[in-house]
Parts: sequence; C-alpha cells; structure tokens
Amino acid sequence: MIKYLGLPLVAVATKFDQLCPKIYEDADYVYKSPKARDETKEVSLALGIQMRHVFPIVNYIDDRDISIGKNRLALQALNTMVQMIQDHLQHNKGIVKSNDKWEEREKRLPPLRHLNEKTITLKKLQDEMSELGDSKLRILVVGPTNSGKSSFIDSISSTLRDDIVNKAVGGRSASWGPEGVSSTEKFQMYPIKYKHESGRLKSINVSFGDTPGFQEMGGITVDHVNCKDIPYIVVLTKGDKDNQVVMTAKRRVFGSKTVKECKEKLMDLFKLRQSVIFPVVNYVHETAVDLQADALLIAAFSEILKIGMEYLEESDVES
Ligand SMILES: Nc1nc2c(ncn2[C@@H]2O[C@H](COP(=O)(O)OP(=O)(O)OP(=O)(O)O)[C@@H](O)[C@H]2O)c(=O)[nH]1
Ligand SMILES: [Mg+2]
Repeated sequence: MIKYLGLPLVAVATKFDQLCPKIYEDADYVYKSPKARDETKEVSLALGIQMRHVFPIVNYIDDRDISIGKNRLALQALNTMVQMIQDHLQHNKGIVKSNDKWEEREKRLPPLRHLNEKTITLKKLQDEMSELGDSKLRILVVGPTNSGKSSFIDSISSTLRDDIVNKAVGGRSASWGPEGVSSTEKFQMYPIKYKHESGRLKSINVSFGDTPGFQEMGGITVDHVNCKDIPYIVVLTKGDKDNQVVMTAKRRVFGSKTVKECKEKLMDLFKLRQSVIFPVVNYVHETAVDLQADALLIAAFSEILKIGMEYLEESDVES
C-alpha cells in the first residue's frame, strides 16, 4: 500500500547484536560482519527495499548506560529518514496544484483494485444515499442524439447492482433507426436500485430521467440548465472508441488524446471548469461489470450525489 502511494520506505532491522556482538566496541563492525550483511540483504530482498535503506540497529532493552555504538546506528537510521522525508516533500511540492491536472485525475479515482474495495466503496455510497431520507433526487440526463445518455443510465445501474442492466437502452441494436433520430422516443424516469451488502437489491430515492436527444427535445439545452441554476456535471462517453489502451484499461481514459481534445473543446465552448467533466466508458458490449469501468462511473455518480444533495439541502433551507 505504501509503495502504491509512492511514499518513501525504509526498514529498521533489530537485534543485530545477536549476529555481531562486537558492535558494542565499534558500531562499524555491523558493516564488516558477513553475517550482518547477509541478514541486511535478506531483509532488503524480502521487502523490496534497497540495501542502503535497510538499517541495522540494536534497541536499548535493559541497559543502564548509553552505548555510542547503538546511538550511532539509531541516529544514522533517523538521519536518513529525515533526509528522505525532506526529499519527498521537496519532490512533491505543489502536488495539490498539479492534482487539478487532467491526467492526475486517474490517481484520484476510487481505488477499485479488488472486489472487496468495491464492496467498501459501494457501502460508503449507500450510506450517503441513505442520508437522503424522504427527499428525492432526480437526475436529468440531456445531450445530443446517440451520445450515450441511455447507456450511461444503464451503466450506473450496472455498477450499483454489480450486474449488467439494459433498461434504458432496451433490447435494440446499435444501428437501430435512421441516422440522427433519437432511439429514446420519450422522456422516462428510471429509479435506481443497488445491491445491498446482504446481496439483495434495494431501492433508493434516486432516479435518472432519460430524454431523447437534443434534436427531438424541442431544445432542453445546457443554457436551460444554467439559467435554472441546476447543478450539473458533464459526462464524456465513448472514451474507448478507437483506443486500444482505453479499451483494455479503462482508467487510462484521462490519457487519451481524443478525450483530452473533447474536454478542451467543451471547456472553451461552455466555459466549463475541468473539474465538472467526467469521462466514462459505458457498458455497451460487456456481459459482466469490471472494476475499471466501475471506478470511472462511481467517480461521476459520487459527484452527482454530492452536488445533488447539496442542492436539496440548500432548497430545504430556502423553503
Ligand atoms: N464504445 C462506446 N460506445 C458507446 C458508449 N456509450 C454509448 N455507446 C454507443 O453509442 C450508441 C448510442 O448510445 P445510447 O445510449 O442509445 O445514446 P443516447 O444518447 O441515449 O441516444 P438517443 O436516445 O438516441 O438520443 C449505442 O450504439 C451505444 O452502444 C461508450 O462509452 N463507448
Ligand atoms: Mg437514449
């Protein structure tokens, strides 16, 4: 875990007096003794830490007097630790700022590497959703025809249920209907269910409203959302299209040149902040959910929940 986070690591190996009793005379014996060297090497290999960062020391146990040898070993370890921390801080200076950068966003996705991490993440989301109480969160999905709105609603459901859902998209094929005509014919609400830790599906007061594409809507547009002061995020779909890397490792979507260009265009066109843009890869071909697509979808859904709940709280205060 420490290595995953990129934190500096040292090992302190104790009881070296048992290998090298002469260290009481001179701490340097620890570096001359072949036994001590072998032991240090073993620790280094076992933990995957460089030899120079494995520090042999001898703890004070029932000593009455200070031992210069013990002190030298302990202080040498301490000195290197302080230096490594200083180097680390120096190296990561401004990391908070660079966190704003698009590609850094991959590191801030929910850490879904194992199934149990998904269980924990879903549990946290469920706790947040249960804070809604009787309030209803209705999320409207708008956008151009064929952009992936219905697929997004299904994908969020799939992630939360841990199973592929095809409700909003329905059974139709991708090439259904004439070009430029929305395949979602009318507005429809989709209540969200999630897989509870008991394994059963539970309902929650969150629903998504699926709309036909802009062309058919007689124009619900970004401007309408803006002037009503409704909070929004922008979901960028299809980051996997024609991109072999993203197809296999969906979290890498932040590195895609095409996605970056789309994101820049959106920021320019609608004067958006980067932090409101969430790239996802919808479940369109999959027969089972996967953790990388889940991480992107959960990042978007968590933000929707957060801003939605803030909005509800503020409206409560005002009414
Ligand atoms: N590769 C890929 N294809 C996607 C993704 N999301 C949606 N699609 C495909 O894009 C097409 C349109 O998706 P829909 O979800 O029906 O789009 P929509 O915005 O609901 O479209 P309308 O209802 O017609 O306005 C379908 O063929 C989907 O399979 C995605 O993330 N990746
Ligand atoms: Mg649709």
